[in-house]
Amino acid sequence: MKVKKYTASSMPEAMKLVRGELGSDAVILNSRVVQTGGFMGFFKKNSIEVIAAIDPDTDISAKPAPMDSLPKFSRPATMGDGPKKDPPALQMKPITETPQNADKNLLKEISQLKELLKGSGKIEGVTLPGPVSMKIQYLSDQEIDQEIIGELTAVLLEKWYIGGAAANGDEINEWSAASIEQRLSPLNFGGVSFKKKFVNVIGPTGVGKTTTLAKIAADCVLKHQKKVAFITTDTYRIAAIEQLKTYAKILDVPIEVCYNMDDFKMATDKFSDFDLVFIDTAGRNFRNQKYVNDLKDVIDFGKDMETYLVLALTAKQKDMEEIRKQFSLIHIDKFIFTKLDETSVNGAMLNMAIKFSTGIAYLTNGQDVPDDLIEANPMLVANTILGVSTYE
Ligand SMILES: Nc1nc2c(ncn2[C@@H]2O[C@H](COP(=O)(O)OP(=O)(O)OP(=O)(O)O)[C@@H](O)[C@H]2O)c(=O)[nH]1
Ligand SMILES: [Mg+2]
Repeated sequence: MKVKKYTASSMPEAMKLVRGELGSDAVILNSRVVQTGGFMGFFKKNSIEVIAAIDPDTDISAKPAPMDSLPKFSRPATMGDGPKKDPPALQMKPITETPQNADKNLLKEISQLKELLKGSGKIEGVTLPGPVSMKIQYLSDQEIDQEIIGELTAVLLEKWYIGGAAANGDEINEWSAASIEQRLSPLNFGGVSFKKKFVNVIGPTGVGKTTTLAKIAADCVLKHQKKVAFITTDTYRIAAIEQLKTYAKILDVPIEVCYNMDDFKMATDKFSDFDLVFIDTAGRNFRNQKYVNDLKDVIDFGKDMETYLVLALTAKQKDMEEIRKQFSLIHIDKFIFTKLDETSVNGAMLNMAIKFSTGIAYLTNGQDVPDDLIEANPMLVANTILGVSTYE
């Protein structure tokens, strides 16, 4: 769909411009009165601004390129698989009402559109403006949940049709980032708060709990000069104890191994004058509630503790959801998402944060301790999903 904005002194004049360039099949998407000209705020005159569109098939001015020669996302995309028909809410009937009413009508149609988009994330047969369609396709490829896609589509369309019809890809990216950031900002983001003494990582096998704990501890020792100690409750694998002991040695901090709650009590007493105590746990199949209960046999979650659930972005979202649900008995403060470097599809972190109203503490993007650790914030997460990350 080709969309263009015209400004003229009157509606008939504007229609002449539209027809002259786009032909008689052009559709008026919006018209409104705008003030142009003037000097220091005086002598402004009213003009009519019209946003008109033409379907490429009927575009008289442009020779259409064969569809297969177009890049995948620059094709005029339709949302949904239904038969192509005139978009219900967007391709509005040519406006016969006064321009003053047009703004009101547009806002009404946008709010109806938002309602339609809520829930399903798509409207059968609606043709989105090309640049918006490309962005929505990209976000869908990031495997963002349909409901969130619906909300984002409504926001982008609203911005597009209220004065942004000439926006380029960068601007649409900025709108998307701002919208994702706004959606995430009520949640609790950011790394170790230094308000709680115990920091505990839990999560499935091999997601990077021990490595990430070492990265966070190193950050607290080296950057924040904190007095740090380790506790490991991962007595399931011999190598696990050695792994954390190696990091403890490098950082020159003490470590205690706890097999049961008595050991845990002794260890916490021993570390009573430390600033921070980092607790490592065994990776288990936490889709099974039994393993969640086992954690409570060794760790006193009633302590002054922040608990991070560590999930790898390479995992399936459905499994992540199941795991998160099993932790109803243990308070999860924030997520840590690891292995960012092993995938280019990152929508799951947005989906998980929103679905469980749980913020994100850190992202990790590699195996290097202590470097591959990124403290999370809503804008960073938005930019990561949009592929405009500010780290690396
Ligand atoms: N590519 C990549 N690898 C990572 C990242 N974080 C950790 N790893 C690697 O993942 C593997 C498992 O890391 P661990 O820290 O032992 O994982 P864990 O969750 O403690 O494992 P268990 O204790 O056995 O459950 C190691 O090879 C790490 O180097 C990351 O962000 N990116
Ligand atoms: Mg481990």
